[in-house]
Amino acid sequence: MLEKKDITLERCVLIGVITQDQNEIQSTEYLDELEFLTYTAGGEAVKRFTQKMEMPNPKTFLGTGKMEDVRKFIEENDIGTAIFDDELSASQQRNIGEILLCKVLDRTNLILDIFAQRAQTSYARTQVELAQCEYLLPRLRGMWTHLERQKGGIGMRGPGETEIETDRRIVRDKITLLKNKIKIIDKQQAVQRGNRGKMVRVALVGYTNVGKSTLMNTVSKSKVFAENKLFATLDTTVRKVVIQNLPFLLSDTVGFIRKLPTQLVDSFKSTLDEVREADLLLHVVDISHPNFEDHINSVNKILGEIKGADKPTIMVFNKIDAYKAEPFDETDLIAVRTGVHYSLEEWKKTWMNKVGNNALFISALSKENLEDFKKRVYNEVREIHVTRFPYNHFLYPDYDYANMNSEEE
Ligand SMILES: Nc1nc2c(ncn2[C@@H]2O[C@H](COP(=O)(O)OP(=O)(O)OP(=O)(O)O)[C@@H](O)[C@H]2O)c(=O)[nH]1
Ligand SMILES: [Mg+2]
Repeated sequence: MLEKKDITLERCVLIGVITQDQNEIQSTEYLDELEFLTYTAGGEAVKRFTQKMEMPNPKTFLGTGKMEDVRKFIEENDIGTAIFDDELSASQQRNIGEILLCKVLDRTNLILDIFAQRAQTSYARTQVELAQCEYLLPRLRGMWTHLERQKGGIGMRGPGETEIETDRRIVRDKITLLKNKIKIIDKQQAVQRGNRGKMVRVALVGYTNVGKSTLMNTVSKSKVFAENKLFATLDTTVRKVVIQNLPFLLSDTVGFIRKLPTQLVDSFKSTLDEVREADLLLHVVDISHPNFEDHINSVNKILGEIKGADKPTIMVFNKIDAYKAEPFDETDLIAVRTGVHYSLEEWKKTWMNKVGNNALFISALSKENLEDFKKRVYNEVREIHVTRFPYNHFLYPDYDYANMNSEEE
């Protein structure tokens, strides 16, 4: 499934819990995603550990017995890193590190790390660094309160405190510095965006790895980096696209993910301005992914956070070439037929019922149904355009009419 290359991958174990709000199936799905994240970050998931529990242990996350299993496995199999699917507190991270004697990371760490590896431009690097500092700051404090509680105040002040205080000051200064740097670049970018005139702006949004960049490349004949790893794109690329004779701006930007660290959403606010200021969103979905409906919900949630939820949106269901329904046994009277058994036709009907004409089913890779895509986008962009410039109405006829004329030429 994953493209394994000949590079040495860090050997990791993955750890998740099964709780009341996270059943076994969900937990497996989350760990699948964590495995993909691990691979993207340069790691290999050697084994998974899960534990059923009411709530995670406040000190060590897992229970003592399970922790011992993990420790033994790590010792016997030369594992360098333990990755937890949920966010660990500073003290949990420390306690676990002391038991397992290896690097201890959580999902947020992992996502931040991938972003740091992938940031190409100085702008993206600055934003990631800011997110990392924001992640670190409360954890420095967490470490200190933890020590204070455990060992008492006396004797812990003096050098210990100064060290942490100094660390915190350094991190805080760094945050101010980075924020100022971002502010300057923001101003330049706002000017750039202003210079783009009144062209209609369309933004590709969606979960990571759904094919946004591939679609961008297909429709704009550009070369945006696309690959089967998470977060291939961190910077926003804007291209002028012309369908028939109607020009508009199409932007491709960072993908979303479930439990996207808030620090990242915050520091990537400016990158996401492209989405916030767009006239039309194309919400790209990977319909071949078994959890695509979950992904849609995560994306809508983040769009809500960045105030992009009420924009005109077309749902673009991509990768129809790769969609496969699971077989359903009609003779099994106990089995319940669910979405995973739907045919593509059934999905089409379901979504047409939900969003009417605003659902499209395409393959950006094998270029299926792109004509339909062009038509829908053309009509929508035209609608926005003529509302903005009523006197331009005659310039952009109906898509079919425009198409007919251009075919005659
Ligand atoms: N089978 C199939 N694969 C596709 C299709 N579109 C994209 N892909 C593949 O999906 C993977 C991810 O594509 P990208 O275009 O990088 O996805 P993205 O949404 O830009 O991802 P991020 O930038 O990481 O958020 C690549 O391996 C593509 O080749 C499609 O229509 N069908
Ligand atoms: Mg991309």
